[in-house]
Amino acid sequence: MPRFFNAPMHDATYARRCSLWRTTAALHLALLLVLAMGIRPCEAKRADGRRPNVVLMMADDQGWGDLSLHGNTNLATPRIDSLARDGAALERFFVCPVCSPTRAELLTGRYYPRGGVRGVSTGGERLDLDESTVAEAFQAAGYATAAYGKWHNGLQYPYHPNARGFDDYYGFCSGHWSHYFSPTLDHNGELVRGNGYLTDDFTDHALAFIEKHRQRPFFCYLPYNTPHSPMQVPDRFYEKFDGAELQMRNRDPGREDVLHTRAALAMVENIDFNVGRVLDKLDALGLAEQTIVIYLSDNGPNGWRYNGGMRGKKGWTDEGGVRVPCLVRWTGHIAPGTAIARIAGAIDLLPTLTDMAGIARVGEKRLDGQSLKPLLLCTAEAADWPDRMIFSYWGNRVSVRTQRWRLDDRGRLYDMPADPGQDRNVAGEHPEVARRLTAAVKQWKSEMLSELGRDDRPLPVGHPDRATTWLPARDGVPHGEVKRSCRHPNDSYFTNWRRADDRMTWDIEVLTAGRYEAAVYYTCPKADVGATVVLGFGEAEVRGKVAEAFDPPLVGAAEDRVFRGEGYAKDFKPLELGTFDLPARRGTLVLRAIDVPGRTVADVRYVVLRRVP
Ligand SMILES: [Ca+2]
Repeated sequence: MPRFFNAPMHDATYARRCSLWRTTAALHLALLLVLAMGIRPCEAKRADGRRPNVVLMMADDQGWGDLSLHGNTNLATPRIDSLARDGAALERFFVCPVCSPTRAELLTGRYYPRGGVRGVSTGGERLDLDESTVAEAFQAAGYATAAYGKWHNGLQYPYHPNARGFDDYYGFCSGHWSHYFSPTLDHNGELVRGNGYLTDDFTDHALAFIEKHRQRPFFCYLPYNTPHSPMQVPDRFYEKFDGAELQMRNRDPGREDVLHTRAALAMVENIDFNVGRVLDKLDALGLAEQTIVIYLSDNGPNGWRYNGGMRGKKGWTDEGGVRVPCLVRWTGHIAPGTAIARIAGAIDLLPTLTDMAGIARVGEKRLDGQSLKPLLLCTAEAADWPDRMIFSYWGNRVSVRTQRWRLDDRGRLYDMPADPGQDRNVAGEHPEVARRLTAAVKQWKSEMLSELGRDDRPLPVGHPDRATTWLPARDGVPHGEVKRSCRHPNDSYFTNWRRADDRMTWDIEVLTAGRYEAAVYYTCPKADVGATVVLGFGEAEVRGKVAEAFDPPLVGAAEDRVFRGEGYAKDFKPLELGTFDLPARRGTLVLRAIDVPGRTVADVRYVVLRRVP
């Protein structure tokens, strides 16, 4: 067992360190006060009245064990590790087993079923429109706000990040993207071409945003897309791992795919490089002391690899699926090397960040999380921190964690400090604890799932604040011979469209009645050109002929380090269909063909509807 695994700092040690920090900090503060001739700084605002900036970075599918900070000698992550050295490590930090739920909890401070999130694709990933986000709170407080990366909580406005508190957005809204080198991306609702490797590209945008807004408070959310598949990473990061022998292995090494692990670790080293670029930028601009920097991951590792001996991986409600690193640096406020053993989770980020910045939250719905500011800043309340329960839920499985216990989704009880790998069920020895936690799970489930019900949310089209609406294949339904290019809808396109009675449909709600331009993003080989496609919504209809061949190659295979489970990407070209008048109502948008001279009609990636002023 690596020594890092089961060595949370004891509360007494923590209290001593806090106390030492307070004494040192008090001396510094006294000096500052004298120098400032009576200006009283406070926690949330600097003497110049400026509130702290926030940079919130989150990896995708990186496990707790994927950092050198946590004893993994397979890789080196000095820049991420530095956040723990220079700030605080939340050593028992819990997120959801998969991507979109964690993002929803981070954004809202509430368990994700409350926000209507029930899946990772085909619209189930969307965060309900009556939820308020942490970005809306910062935006309302006058912050410049931005998100660069994988959003995964809804695409069509007002599910889009631009409607959820982010002034600027650049990235992809789906849960999976098929290609990580200069793919097409979403920039404030328009389709653009990316520039280079995605995490580098997202970081470039963050650096430009930070630089642009250095004179005012900013909130920058960087939900990176790696080491989530496809396992693509630039050579300069992969070279070190190519053929490397891995010293640190999964607790069950026979399950490990070493090629996959090597690629994942190289991707994490690339994240470390990018975290370093962000930290260097803050230093260069003199913003280190007025910026709260957070780094975490969104779920357990996406493969069997070293994870401190914990049970499970991504998708599991066990410790290995939901425990991730969470490091918080706020120079001059959080004592260097603060190790927090208290359990905490993604639900705590909204209350913590608004509390530390001294701003009000937006919305009045009940929060499930609580502010961790007392733990981070070692205030008096930290000494008397009550125990709590943190629930993990996915695929109808629920597990609950307290400071000491985990009750797993099968009702088995584990004494986590004594048995961090969840190897020995002690429900029989602690029947009262098992009973109490079982009852808590039952109560939680009935409360949460009663809020979910059936998903009956249409895809909004033509919101007054957004002219263009993208309807990807992901959100549509294939009928007849039409198939998805991949069984996972995420970044798929429709293919095998052969017959006049084949259909693709989208369940939409037109929010603004009026005239709309329609286009279909298609590919078609030369031999098949000539079909006429028809897009209809009730009585309204537009049509166009696939008169021009466009048949670019699939991309991605050349960059893959390991065989992928999802499909490849290609470029698509718009076929303009003209304009039609749409009434404001819910209905089915239907794409079909009326004559098919070739073997197929076309492959389809998007239907796009643009409201004409
Ligand atoms: Ca993830």
